[in-house]
Amino acid sequence: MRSVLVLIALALLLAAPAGRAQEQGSYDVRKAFAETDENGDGVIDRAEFIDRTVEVFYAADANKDGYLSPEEFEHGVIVPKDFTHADRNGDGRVSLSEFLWVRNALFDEVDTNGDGVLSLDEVVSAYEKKANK
Ligand SMILES: [Ca+2]
Ligand SMILES: [Ca+2]
Ligand SMILES: [Ca+2]
Repeated sequence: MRSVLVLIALALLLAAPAGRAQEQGSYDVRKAFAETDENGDGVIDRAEFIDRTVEVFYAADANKDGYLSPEEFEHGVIVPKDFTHADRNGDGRVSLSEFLWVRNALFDEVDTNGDGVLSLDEVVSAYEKKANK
């Protein structure tokens, strides 16, 4: 019974930043973009991206130990990198600083015109590229 409740709580948590819809193959990238664009200026700057990254990390960290296990990583996170890539020190779990590192690299990858901010177009095409892989 208890574990069922935990699962439900987890599902609710993950629904916010990343998870649930992704598993159904219908992740709403525009909605996620709007949520990440905190000041509503239509682009995501690095500070907003980092804020979101921290949020996603803690939402994905289901057992609240401060690290993401491979399972937590897969369920809570939208990154085009696999777990072993993120686990830089190879201890079998991803810390917040490892996660930030991956997401920083992702930011640069998605910012295809190099203007230091992410437009909706950049995010959508990065997402579609990933989805079509
Ligand atoms: Ca913004
Ligand atoms: Ca690690
Ligand atoms: Ca850009």
